[in-house]
Amino acid sequence: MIRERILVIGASGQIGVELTLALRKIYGNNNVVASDLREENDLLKGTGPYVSLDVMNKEMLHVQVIRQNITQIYLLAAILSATGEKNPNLAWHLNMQGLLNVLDIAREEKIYKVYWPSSIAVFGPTSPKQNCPQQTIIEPITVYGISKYAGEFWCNYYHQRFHVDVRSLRYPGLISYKSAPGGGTTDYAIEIFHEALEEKKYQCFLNEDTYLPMMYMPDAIKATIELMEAPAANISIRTSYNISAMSFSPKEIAAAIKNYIPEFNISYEPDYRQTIADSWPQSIDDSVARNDWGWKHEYDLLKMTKDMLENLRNT
Ligand code: NAD
Ligand code: AKB
Repeated sequence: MIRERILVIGASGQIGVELTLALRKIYGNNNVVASDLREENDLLKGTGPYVSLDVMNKEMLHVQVIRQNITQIYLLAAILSATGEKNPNLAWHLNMQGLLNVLDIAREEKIYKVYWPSSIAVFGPTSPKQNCPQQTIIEPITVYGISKYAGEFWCNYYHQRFHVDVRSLRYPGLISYKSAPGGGTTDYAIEIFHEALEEKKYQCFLNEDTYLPMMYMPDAIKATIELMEAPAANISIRTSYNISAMSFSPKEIAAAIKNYIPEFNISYEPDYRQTIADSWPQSIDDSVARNDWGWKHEYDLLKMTKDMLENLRNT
């Protein structure tokens, strides 16, 4: 049996912290090397190896992969939708070149598996709004969405042409309490919990009826690990899998929070992120993931809300 050595790039981010901790539980603390451009997240400190790494520096990345005997890479470094619109060139550059650097090194060093997340942001205003299928019209309007869609086809290309076993999920908006979100359009669904607990009010940057696909972080971590552990023969999609768990609007999440904090009030002041949200589907059809590798979500809006509030109250 091969002894896995895993490199997580972007490990100090919203997903990276929780994914690194989950991988360390499975593969052993010392076999999961966390890396990021910024400093090590407090929650990772003392739990395993950490290296400072810029994914744009291909030589340094290559050196680390060899030095650490890496067999799998999880690439999480990216600029998300809202931040990407403020600096489109930088977002394109990081999101594309970072991926190409990893895919090239994976090919050269015969890395056993690569994980790279895509997003519901690949979809655009011409995609179906309800139960958006795996294969459909895809015309993204954000630089983030364009980079994710191009990235999906680079993954497919490296798989077809060079047999790199790269796997991907189109995450919806992810909700979590352990580490802060990194500049997305769906970040309101995290901010709202913090403000509800601290201020009992929240001014939302999306309007009340903006439905978006969302997922609680434990489900996202479970999906990622299940996809990566599935037999290669079960993976029919080498661009990126649709996955989904729940869809709700700001009005609905506010109502769910009010069950626990009756005095909570929400107001609405939509900004540039409204256009981004309006371009995305309201719900996603993930039947291909469910059929191929048995994906099943656990958390809906009510279960997630209860868990978020309990955990934030205890931190
Ligand atoms: P994040 O912004 O919280 O974390 C990204 C991390 O990458 C940060 O810690 C950042 O310091 C690091 N990073 C940035 N530039 C780097 C570089 N040059 N070299 C090394 N590290 C660098 O993002 P996240 O929410 O954890 O997202 C991770 C991945 O998942 C991204 O590809 C994102 O597009 C995707 N995704 C996230 C969501 C979500 O809701 N969080 C939804 C869909 C897809
Ligand atoms: C964002 O809002 O940019 C992310 C995503 C859905 O990719 N959360």
